[in-house]
Amino acid sequence: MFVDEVKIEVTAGRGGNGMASYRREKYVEYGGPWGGNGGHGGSIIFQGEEGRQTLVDLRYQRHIKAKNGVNGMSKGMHGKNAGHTIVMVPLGTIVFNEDKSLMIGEITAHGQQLIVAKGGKGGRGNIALATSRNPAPGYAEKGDPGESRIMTVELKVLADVGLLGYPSVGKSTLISVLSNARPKIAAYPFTTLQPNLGMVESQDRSFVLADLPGLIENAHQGHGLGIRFLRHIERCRVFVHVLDLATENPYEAYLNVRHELEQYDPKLLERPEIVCLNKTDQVFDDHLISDLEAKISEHPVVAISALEQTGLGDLKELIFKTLDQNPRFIPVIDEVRAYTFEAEEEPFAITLVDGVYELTGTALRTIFERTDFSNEEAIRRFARQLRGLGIDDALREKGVKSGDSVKIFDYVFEFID
Ligand SMILES: Nc1nc2c(ncn2[C@@H]2O[C@H](COP(=O)(O)OP(=O)(O)OP(=O)(O)O)[C@@H](O)[C@H]2O)c(=O)[nH]1
Ligand SMILES: [Mg+2]
Repeated sequence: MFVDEVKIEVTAGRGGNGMASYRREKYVEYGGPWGGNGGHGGSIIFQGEEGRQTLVDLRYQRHIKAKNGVNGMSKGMHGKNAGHTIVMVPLGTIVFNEDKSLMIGEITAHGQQLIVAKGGKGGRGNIALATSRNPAPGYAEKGDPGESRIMTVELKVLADVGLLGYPSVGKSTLISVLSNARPKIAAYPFTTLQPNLGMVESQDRSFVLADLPGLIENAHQGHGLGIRFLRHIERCRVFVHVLDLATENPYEAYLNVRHELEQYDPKLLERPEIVCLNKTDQVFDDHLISDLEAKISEHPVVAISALEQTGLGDLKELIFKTLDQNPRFIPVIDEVRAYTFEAEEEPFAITLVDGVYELTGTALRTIFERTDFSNEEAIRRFARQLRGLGIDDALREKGVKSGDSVKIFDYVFEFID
């Protein structure tokens, strides 16, 4: 499994502002409210797409912004909703908050959608705000801001095929001749410390091959690179078990590696496995290969030389065939999921800082954002809404007096009882 990680900022679109206007007709002096609603802001949606391999596209757009909703208009016309911004991502994409303390969601299926930043609601125009007590309001709501956040996006690429075997049997050499991967190759054990992935292509077919650190006895107890490596192999659909023909007892190595798999999880022994006898260029006894083929009768066996690049065509064919017989299950779903990042906050909260009453909270934020503070009537409505939320009473309980300062986000008001 190979991990790609990108940090990006997403800002959903703002809702359009509602319109405050009046109907004006000939001979009708005062025709009632006539302002339409603002359209909703666009959301930013991640969508899973089979066949995509990396997050590289996200690296080139560090800040993704969605469109704003259109403002409401006169004659009762509503502003248009903004379209959503759809970002295609590979399957296996995981979205976290910035410091990765919270997982937002995971894309595992083709077509699956995840809303990562929700567009703001459009503000209501004065037609929608009219009530029997105030049939012609002289104000409208502003649109809500779109959600905005920095998030860390991670991709876990799952390999189709994993290379198993003792250290130094030639796993990295093999991936280097089969794929575009260029891992370190050397004649000492544990040259490979991290899994390397390579894409193996043949005409119109391809698979992802993982070169993994060598496995030794008691790996399942943490010897060598042990357990970390076994966790990676678990996810591969097919194993290619590499044996070194130039060593004294390749069959014993085969059994030992199988034993380690079994100790980790007996189910791994049932995974389709191809045995690859490597370093045929070092074999001077014809019986060695046929002996091994006879002993390992439960699996297909291919003899190759990674160094001299012989037998590779047969090996590739066999891998493709085995993959075809064990297709990957790619779920396809048609689903949109909305995630809320922050834990639910209080509707409002009051803190007294240096004699100033500071108000915060989600419900308060919403009505605050919707208010057009350049409009007297809108401000009066805001004051009524504060009362409706119980904020006046709560302030009095805290000991507020007429003339005290009350701070609501970036505005400071004078409290008048
Ligand atoms: N003669 C011969 N040598 C080979 C062949 N394949 C690999 N080697 C050599 O074997 C040594 C180990 O090769 P690697 O590919 O690093 O082995 P590995 O399995 O990745 O080893 P670890 O990463 O340590 O687990 C290197 O010196 C290679 O050149 C082969 O087909 N023939
Ligand atoms: Mg290696």
